[in-house]
Amino acid sequence: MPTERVATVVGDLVDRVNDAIAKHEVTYDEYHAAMSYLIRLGEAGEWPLFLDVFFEHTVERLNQGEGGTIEGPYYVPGAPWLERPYVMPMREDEKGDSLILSGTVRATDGEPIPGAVLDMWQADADTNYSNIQEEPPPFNLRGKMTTDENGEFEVRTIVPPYYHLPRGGPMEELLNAAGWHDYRPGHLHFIVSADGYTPLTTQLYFEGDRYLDSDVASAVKPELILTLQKHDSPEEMEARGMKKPFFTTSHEFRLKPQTG
Ligand code: MBD
Ligand code: FE
Repeated sequence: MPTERVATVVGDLVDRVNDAIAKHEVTYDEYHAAMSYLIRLGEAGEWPLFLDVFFEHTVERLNQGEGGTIEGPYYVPGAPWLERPYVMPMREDEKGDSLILSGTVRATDGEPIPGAVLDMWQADADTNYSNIQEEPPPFNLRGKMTTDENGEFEVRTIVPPYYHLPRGGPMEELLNAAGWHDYRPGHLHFIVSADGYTPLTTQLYFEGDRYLDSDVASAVKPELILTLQKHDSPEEMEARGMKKPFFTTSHEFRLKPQTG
């Protein structure tokens, strides 16, 4: 990065931290507690969690804007390519309500994009991410799929219930110390990409979730909230080959043509 840019941004950051220290008359005890905290945060490997929860939303709004939101700390490359009909990799007894998500990937001008790639990941019903937490098998609820010739896709998964950040480490300690909750609304993560377009990183949420208005990661946007339709009649279940009631919903992703 150019020296001047580093000096400008880091200089402003240092000034602002010093302003806060002065404004709140921070004591030596507090200064040393903060130092020890930041060291422990690093030792626990929670810097990505801390930064994505508190700051990524601002970077995202500046660089991506409408239709996108933050990636968060738990994307893992190398998810398996799924085959039609798409079903997210899951355990035989995977907890949670079945969800059929359908949708279209379009260019900003409305043209559908065939062959667009959706790289999708989510937590399980107990808020565990595969390849991050111990419990789920590798790449559980992580998968890649493409849109068909009409730019459309459909995938079966589970509705992720509202979510809390991993507990037992420095991040939880800080939120507790400040009296803040550690919840996010339930969400599905995506990176959507296609040749000639800027990749879109986003998440989808669900109407009625109790944490839509107080996401600890400040990453909810109104255009990302889905409405679930419940299907519980024997006819609907039969038609879809589902043994239990299930939900459906849909979403349109919009990709910006790459410039230059
Ligand atoms: C998550 O699952 C997440 O999506 C974000 C943004 C932060 C922490 C955990
Ligand atoms: Fe997440």
